[in-house]
Amino acid sequence: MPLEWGYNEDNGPDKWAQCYPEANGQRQSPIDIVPIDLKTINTNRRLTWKYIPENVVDVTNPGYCWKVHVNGEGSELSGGPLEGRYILEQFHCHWGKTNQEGSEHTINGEKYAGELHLVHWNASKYSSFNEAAKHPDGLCVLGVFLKPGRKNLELDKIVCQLNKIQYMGETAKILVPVNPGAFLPQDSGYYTYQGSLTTPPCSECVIWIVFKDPLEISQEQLESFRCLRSFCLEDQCPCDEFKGYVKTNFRPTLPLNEREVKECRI
Ligand code: 1SD
Ligand code: ZN
Repeated sequence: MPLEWGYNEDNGPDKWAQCYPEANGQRQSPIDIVPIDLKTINTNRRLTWKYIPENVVDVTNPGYCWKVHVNGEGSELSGGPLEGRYILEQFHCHWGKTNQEGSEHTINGEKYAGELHLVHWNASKYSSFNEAAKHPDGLCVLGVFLKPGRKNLELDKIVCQLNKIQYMGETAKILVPVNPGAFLPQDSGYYTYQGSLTTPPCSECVIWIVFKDPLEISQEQLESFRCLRSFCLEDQCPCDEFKGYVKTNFRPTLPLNEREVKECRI
């Protein structure tokens, strides 16, 4: 069974609202971050995180990206624009068919080759990830732009497992500790605004924090993302324009509408 939504001509982002009406909402993500819209604040509430590398569990191919599950206990994000403690649930990535595109957020129309997302839920207010995802302050996603450059050694602990999850539905254990904090730019400012999940059901439950400084990953690492398949091993290859490869998985930007984007300097 192919996914009912995806990134090709027949099931791509412009079709999502047919099945997921929230995708037509007023608080959607991603957005183009434009300097003229920014409200700069110097925050004395520093954004802080503490992650437990041993609790990074496994990596899955859900048919549209790679996704790493984390046993979030003790892995927390707080401060900055957040009230309370947000626990890390998973991290995953978005990319494009060439290095000229792939990020979900853009800066003044400029795209990066990819974007890493660390997804957290508000454990101070809600009892589970699923419960949190029903509320406007339920999730916080950290976004980090990816640009081609040096090989990222921490990310390579994930990348070296991708050959075991080539097909949708496959999962591989992560055999060595991975520190998600190593993916976050040190002393980088960030942008923050109220948005949504960028995949169906596009629920409007996310406080977005998008770091200004990108993370370098190698061309080879980017290529290995594009080798994942969007179908199960036992199924027939779909006749889409990407021949069953996850060549692209970013949602185009949506209007800011009445929202405000804050630029925070650390
Ligand atoms: O794309 C992810 C999706 O895979 C899922 O993880 C969801 C949270 O359940 O989050 C979105 S995103 O908004 O972080 N891109
Ligand atoms: Zn994402």
